[in-house]
Amino acid sequence: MQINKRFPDSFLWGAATSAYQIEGEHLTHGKTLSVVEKNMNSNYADPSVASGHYQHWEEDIELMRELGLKAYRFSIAWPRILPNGRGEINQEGISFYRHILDKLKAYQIEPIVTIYHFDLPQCLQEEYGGWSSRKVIVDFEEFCEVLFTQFPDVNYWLTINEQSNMFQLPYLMEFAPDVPLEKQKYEMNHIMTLAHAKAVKLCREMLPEAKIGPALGIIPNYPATSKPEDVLAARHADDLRTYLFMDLYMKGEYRSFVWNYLVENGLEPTIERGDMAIIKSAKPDFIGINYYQSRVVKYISAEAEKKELKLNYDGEDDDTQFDNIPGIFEGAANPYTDKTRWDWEIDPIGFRYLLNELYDRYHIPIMITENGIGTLDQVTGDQKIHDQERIDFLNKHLQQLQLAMKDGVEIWGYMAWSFIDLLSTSSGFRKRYGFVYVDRDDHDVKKLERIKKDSFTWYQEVIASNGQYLIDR
Ligand code: BGP
Repeated sequence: MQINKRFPDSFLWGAATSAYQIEGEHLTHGKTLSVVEKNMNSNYADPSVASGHYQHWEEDIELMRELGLKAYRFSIAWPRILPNGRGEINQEGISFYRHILDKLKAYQIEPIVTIYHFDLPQCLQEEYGGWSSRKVIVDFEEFCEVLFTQFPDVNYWLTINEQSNMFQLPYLMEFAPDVPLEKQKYEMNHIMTLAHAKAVKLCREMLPEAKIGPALGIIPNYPATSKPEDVLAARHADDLRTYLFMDLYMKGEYRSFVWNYLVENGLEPTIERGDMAIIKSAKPDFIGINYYQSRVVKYISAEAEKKELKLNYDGEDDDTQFDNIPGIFEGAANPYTDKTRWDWEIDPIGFRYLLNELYDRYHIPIMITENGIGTLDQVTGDQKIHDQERIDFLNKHLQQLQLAMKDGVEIWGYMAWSFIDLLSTSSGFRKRYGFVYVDRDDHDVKKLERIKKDSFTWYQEVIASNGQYLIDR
């Protein structure tokens, strides 16, 4: 593939993880339960051991150094720092992350720290309903203040991971049984946006040199046909699933199509005096994008039955059920793309398309905060993991990312998901994402031995050549 534009020398070649997915020790060393840990799929591994990073963190950072990472994205678990959600600080939690940051700095690996990766302290859920109450904004701000005070040397912060996914993935949030679900989601979304804005403002005050932004999971929508109804359905799906959040973060506004839809359906959130001014005043420095796939949508009549997204959890049967919004859109499979075992559409060109789309609309630097493929990796007789599927996936996506940069999109870095095998939020240890294999499965934690996969060597070459290796292949 002929691509001329080189990656800038400052490009942050990285990889990502999140706390509850790798650390383990989820109810020990002063940490308490989080909402996402409580709601984890019980058919798979629980978060008590995960990848054993709480014990193996030094070995893991040695591997990051060997890989040549320029940046590492990880999250700090709120219930490890503030076991009661607020108030008393768990010093052991502070030291754990302090040591990680110090070792990363020693190896010149830039830390990119996610403040909130789905792990609301369960005690706050029980006390006042978590994200359904404005009380959470004050507690979240307190958590941010602790982080900014304790870790002032972090240059890049991510406020909230995948705010958009609370609309899709039921296990990330808890909802009250007696309030209509959709109504709750939009209320929570508004409250979460306010919390994000407060974090941005606090960061500006306390750490004026640091950069801060959200990390949004985005699935661009394509029309199933050129039928005008389907084209409009794709636009509306993008409005409701992507631009609702992007416009709030970037412009401090509800876009008119979305707001009218909410009002017509009695779903509009409570907006208090001053809310929109706070949101508008907190423009991020950059946007983090988690990209895994694109989606096809078509128009569906208002009389159709409402459907929620049902994931293929086991990677065995083709049993994904796409969600819909009657009268607006319904999801469908794309006949032109390959799929992962878990039915996720593999679409590298969609990545370039999305990056162009976002940059044209918002003119803001982008950091890829997640991109990767879940596979069933096996250790072969030679004690190796030949994960060619991952290499192909990442190579193609990085080539498209490079083309997007050539198109003019400003991209600061690329955090592959994930650095090491970890607990997949939907499918436990069966579904692996890492460059480093962790020898355990869902039902036996074994010795948690780390083994470098073929993709480790491939990424090492990519980083060492500052991307030239992608072009030469
Ligand atoms: C994103 C999350 C990650 C990770 C990834 C893969 O939504 O931010 O935490 O889990 O998706 O998803 P899964 O593990 O469900 O395959």
